[in-house]
Amino acid sequence: MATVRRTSCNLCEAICGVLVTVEDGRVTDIRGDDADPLSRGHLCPKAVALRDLQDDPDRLTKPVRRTADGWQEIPWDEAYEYVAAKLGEIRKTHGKNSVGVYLGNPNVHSLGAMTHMPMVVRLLKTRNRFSATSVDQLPHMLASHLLYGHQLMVPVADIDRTSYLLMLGANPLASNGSMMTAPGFGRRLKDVQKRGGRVVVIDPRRTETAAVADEHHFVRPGTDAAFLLALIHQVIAEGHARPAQYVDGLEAVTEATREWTPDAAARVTGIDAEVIRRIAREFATAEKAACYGRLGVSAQQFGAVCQWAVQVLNIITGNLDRPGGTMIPRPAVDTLRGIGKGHVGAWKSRVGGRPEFGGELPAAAMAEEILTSGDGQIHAMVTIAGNPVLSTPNGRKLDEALDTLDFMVSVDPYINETTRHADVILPPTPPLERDHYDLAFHQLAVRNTARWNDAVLPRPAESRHDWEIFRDLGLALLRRTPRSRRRLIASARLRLNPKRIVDLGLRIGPYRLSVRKLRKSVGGIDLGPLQPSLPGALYTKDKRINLAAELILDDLPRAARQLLAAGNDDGLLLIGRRHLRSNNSWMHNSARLVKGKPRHQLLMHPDDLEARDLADGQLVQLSSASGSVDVEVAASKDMMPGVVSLPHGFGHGRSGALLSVANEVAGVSANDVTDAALTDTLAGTAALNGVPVKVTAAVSL
Ligand SMILES: Nc1nc2c(c(=O)[nH]1)N[C@H]1C(S)=C(S)[C@@H](COP(=O)(O)OP(=O)(O)OC[C@H]3O[C@@H](n4cnc5c(=O)[nH]c(N)nc54)[C@H](O)[C@@H]3O)O[C@H]1N2
Ligand SMILES: Nc1nc2c(c(=O)[nH]1)N[C@H]1C(S)=C(S)[C@@H](COP(=O)(O)OP(=O)(O)OC[C@H]3O[C@@H](n4cnc5c(=O)[nH]c(N)nc54)[C@H](O)[C@@H]3O)O[C@H]1N2
Ligand code: SF4
Ligand SMILES: [Mo]
Repeated sequence: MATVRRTSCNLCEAICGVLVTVEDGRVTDIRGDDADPLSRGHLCPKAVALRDLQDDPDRLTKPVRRTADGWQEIPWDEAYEYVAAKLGEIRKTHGKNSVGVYLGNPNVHSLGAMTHMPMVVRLLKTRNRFSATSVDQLPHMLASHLLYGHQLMVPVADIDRTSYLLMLGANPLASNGSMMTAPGFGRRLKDVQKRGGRVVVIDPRRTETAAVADEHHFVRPGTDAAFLLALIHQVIAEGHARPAQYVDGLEAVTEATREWTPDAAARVTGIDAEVIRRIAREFATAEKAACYGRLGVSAQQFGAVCQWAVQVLNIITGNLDRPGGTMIPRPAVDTLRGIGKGHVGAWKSRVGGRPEFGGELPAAAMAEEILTSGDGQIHAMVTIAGNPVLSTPNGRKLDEALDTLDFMVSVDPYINETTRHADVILPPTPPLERDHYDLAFHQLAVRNTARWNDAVLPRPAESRHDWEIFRDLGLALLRRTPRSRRRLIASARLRLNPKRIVDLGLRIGPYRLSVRKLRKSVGGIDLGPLQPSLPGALYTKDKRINLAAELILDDLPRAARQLLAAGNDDGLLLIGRRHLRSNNSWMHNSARLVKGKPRHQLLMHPDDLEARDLADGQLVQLSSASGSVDVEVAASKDMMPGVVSLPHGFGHGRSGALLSVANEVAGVSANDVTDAALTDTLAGTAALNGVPVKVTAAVSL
C-alpha cells in the first residue's frame, strides 16, 4: 500500500518541503510540498537523489574496518572501542594535537550532527581542527563577527521585497542559493523583476543566473574588492551615505576608500568606470536595495575584504535591517545562542603560521600539518562528512598525506576518495531515515518558518543515526578520562536525543513552540516575513556597529598593492562552477543525476583557445604552480576572456574507492590544480577562485 509522507530535502541550503511516497517500504515518488510556507512546492532535480541515496548498493550500513584482506564489517561496539583506544594511544604518544579533525559540509544539513558532533570534537581537545568553512563561507562569518558581534549573525537579502538586487559571485540558479535560504530562487528573482525591480549580476562567467538578470558584467576573478570599495567610495562621494544612528566609523571608511575610485577599480576589474558610478547611484537611490556576495567573492584572495565591503555597502545606504534590504532572520530555535560568537587569530597553525578562526585552522594547512614532522604533527585524522581530498586545495598532496597517517577514522556512508584511507568507517543512516529540524538554515532563511519532520523510513536495526554514533563514540572516549563532574555533564548531554534538544530550543525560543505543535502543522508553520531587529539584536557589547574593523582596514594596503598597483598580467585565471544536477563531490553515484553528456569540461573563451592553437573538445593540460590535470576543453562565449572554469568534486576512479557510478564518471579534480599556498592571508580562506593557470595541448603518450 502506498503512503505519502511529508519531509524536507536537506541536500542543499534551500531545505525544500517534499512529499515522499512509500510503497512496501520503498520510496516510489518524491515531489514538492505546496503546503510548505517557505518552499511553496519548489523542488529541483537533485531531490531524486534522496531516493537514490536510500537505494544505493554502495552505501555502507554497518561499520567496516580495513584488514589485510580488505574491508570487513565489525560490530558497532567493537568499532567504538577500537577507535577510542587508537585515538587515545596516539594522543598519549604524540600529544593532544596529534589527532586532527576535518568536518565536511553535510554536517550542517543533519540535525544529529548539529546536536551531537561538536561534543565529540571537543572531547578530542585538539587544536588541529579543520572544516569546509575555510574553503567556503569563512569571510561571511568573519565580517559578521567583526560588525555584528556574532559569526552567524549574517543578514540575508530580503529578496521577496527588494527592488534592487546586486549579486556577486553567486549562481543561485545552479546552487539554489547559499548563506541565503530561498527555495525557488529563480521564481523569486522573476518576482523582483515583475515588481519593477532590477537584478544585477557580477561574475566572470555569464551564468544561468546572469542570463535571467537585467544586467550582467564580467569581472576579472579576485578583483571584486576593488569594485566594492569603489561603490562605497562613490556612494560616499555623491553624498548618499546615510547609516543608521547606531553605526560608527563612516569617517574611517571614507578615508580608507579614498584611493579606490571607480577609475582605479575599472582598470583592475574590467568593469567600466561609468558602469561602477551608475551602479553606485542606482543602488544608493533604489527604494530598497540589497547586495549579496557568495562563493566567488568568498573563496578568493580578498574574500574577507569583499564580504566586509558587501555589508558596509548595505549599511551605509541604509538598507541593513529594513524590509527589502538585508535583514536578520529570527528562527524558532535561536541558533546564535547555542554557538560561540567567534574569534580570529587567537593562535596560528604550527607549520604555516596560518590564523585560526572560531577555533578552526584553515583546511589549506591540513597536508602540511600531517607531513611536517615535529612537536604537534598530526598522526591520526578523524573525518566527519567530508571529502577533503576532492574539496580542499592541492587535494593530491592531501591524498598522499592521508596515506602516511598512523590511524584514520571516518564518519561517512561511502568509501570514497578520502575515506578509502581510513582504518575504520562509521556509516550513519541516510536522510530519509532521520528526523529533521533545520538548526542551520532557518537562521539564514528569507522568511521565518519552522518545520519538524519525522523520519520517512524506519532505521534498520543494524544501522545507527549519526547522533547515536557521536553519542557512543563520545561515551567511549569519556570512559578513558578520569571520573569528574565535567565527565558526568558531558555524558548526560550526549544521551539527550536530538528531538529533546530541539523541543527545548523551541520552547525557550522566541515563538514558544514545541515539537508537538510543529508536528501538528501541515508543511510547517509560517512565522512571517523578516522583521527589523537592530540595534537590539546586535551581539556587540555596546549594541553599535563599528564599520572601521581594524583587521579589515589593515588589509587594504595588501589589496591596494596587489590590485591597484599590479599590472594587468594576461595569464589565465581559473574559477569554479556548480551544476544543478551535481552536489560538491558526493552525488555522482546517482545514475539518474549524472546521466546525459559530461558536465565537467574546462570552459574557455573561443578567442583564448584560438590564441593557443587549441580546438573545442580537445584534451588539454591545465596546470598551476601546484599541479596539473588533463581535461577536455569546451569553447564557451559565456566565459570572460582570460578566465577558465572547472567544477570541483570530480576526480573519481581512484583505487579502492567503492563508487560504481561515480568511478565511471571520473572527471578530474579542480583541487589538483588549486593551490594551498594561495589563500586570503587575512583569515586563511582558500583562494579557490582566481588561480593563475596555463592551458596547453595535452601531451599524448
Ligand atoms: N575548487 C573548488 N573547491 C571547492 C569548492 C569550489 O567551489 N571550488 N567549494 C567548496 C565548498 S563551498 C564546500 S562546502 C566544500 C565541501 O567539501 P566537503 O564537505 O569536504 O565535501 P563534500 O563533497 O560535501 O563531501 C561530503 C562527504 O560527506 C559524506 N556524506 C554525505 N552525507 C552524509 C551524512 O549525512 N553524514 C555523514 N557523516 N557524511 C555524509 C559524503 O559521502 C562525502 O564523503 O568544497 C569546497 N571545495
Ligand atoms: N547544484 C548544486 N548546488 C549547490 C552545490 C553544488 O555543488 N551543486 N553546492 C552547495 C554549496 S556547498 C555551496 S557553498 C553553494 C555555493 O553557492 P554559489 O556561490 O551560488 O555557487 P557557485 O555556483 O559556486 O557560484 C559562484 C559563482 O562565482 C563566480 N566567480 C568565481 N570567481 C569569481 C570572482 O572572483 N568574482 C566574482 N564576482 N564571481 C566569481 C563563478 O563563476 C560562479 O558563478 O552551493 C550549494 N548548492
Ligand atoms: S533545491 Fe533541490 S537539493 Fe536543494 S533542498 Fe530543494 S530539492 Fe533539495
Ligand atoms: Mo559550500
